[in-house]
Amino acid sequence: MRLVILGAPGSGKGTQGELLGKRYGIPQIATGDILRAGMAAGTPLGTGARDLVNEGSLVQDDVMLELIDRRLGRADAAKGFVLDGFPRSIPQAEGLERILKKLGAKLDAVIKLDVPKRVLIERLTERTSCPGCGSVYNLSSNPPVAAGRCDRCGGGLVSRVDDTEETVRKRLNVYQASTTPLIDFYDSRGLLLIVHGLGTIPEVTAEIEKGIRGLVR
Ligand code: G5P
Ligand code: MG
Repeated sequence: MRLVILGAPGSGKGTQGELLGKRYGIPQIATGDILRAGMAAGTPLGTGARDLVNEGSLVQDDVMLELIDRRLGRADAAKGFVLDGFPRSIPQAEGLERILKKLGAKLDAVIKLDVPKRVLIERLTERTSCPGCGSVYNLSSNPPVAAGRCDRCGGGLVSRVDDTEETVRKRLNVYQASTTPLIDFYDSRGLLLIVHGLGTIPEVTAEIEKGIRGLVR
């Protein structure tokens, strides 16, 4: 199964991408997580991306395409993958088609999570996550059992630097300008599955799985 999860910041790409990865036994490839790991480790990729990520701008298309080219060439992606946060622009989507052609592979579905802007801002300003194991929480709808501590590994929870209200608004504008054209791009290829992302996490997962069953026969 080769999937893309498309959606605005805070629409649930990471949350649902992880669950879909487990459900179908395929790796979740989250470009934001890869960039943040590079930033934490001080790699050339992370150092080059740091300012752009922290201010809510997109990292250059050629940098992202090189990263994805390498990642999709790894053995664990041969049986499928769920791309979370990539592609994010028409040049990235066109580049992905070239990479997949080279690998002799095709996408099965592009899931677009639809969530109103007001809810997105609320979700992101209330999100905390664990830098140790990557678990994501929400202070209102999905809080950790012990305040400030990760349920899975006990690590201290933090807010992302780009989750301030000002930077969230900037990220939403960038999404609108650069990423929403991908909705028509994938619709015209018969791959688009629009899912309302407003329910509880299990409800949204069930909607996605139902949609995939209808699209992938
Ligand atoms: P990221 O890391 O890809 P964004 O901005 O696209 O960042 P973000 O913030 O990671 O997206 P998300 O993954 O869509 O959001 O959402 P999430 O973390 O799963 O959920 C958000 C909150 O809602 C959580 O509190 C969660 O508990 C709750 N929630 C989730 N799902 C549900 C649900 O179904 N129901 C309910 N009720 N709640 C839910 O990219 C970061 C930066 O990296 C660079 C850019 O600088 C970008 O700004 N970057 C790229 N640049 C260029 N090209 C690319 N391809 C790039 N990829 C990353
Ligand atoms: Mg995410």
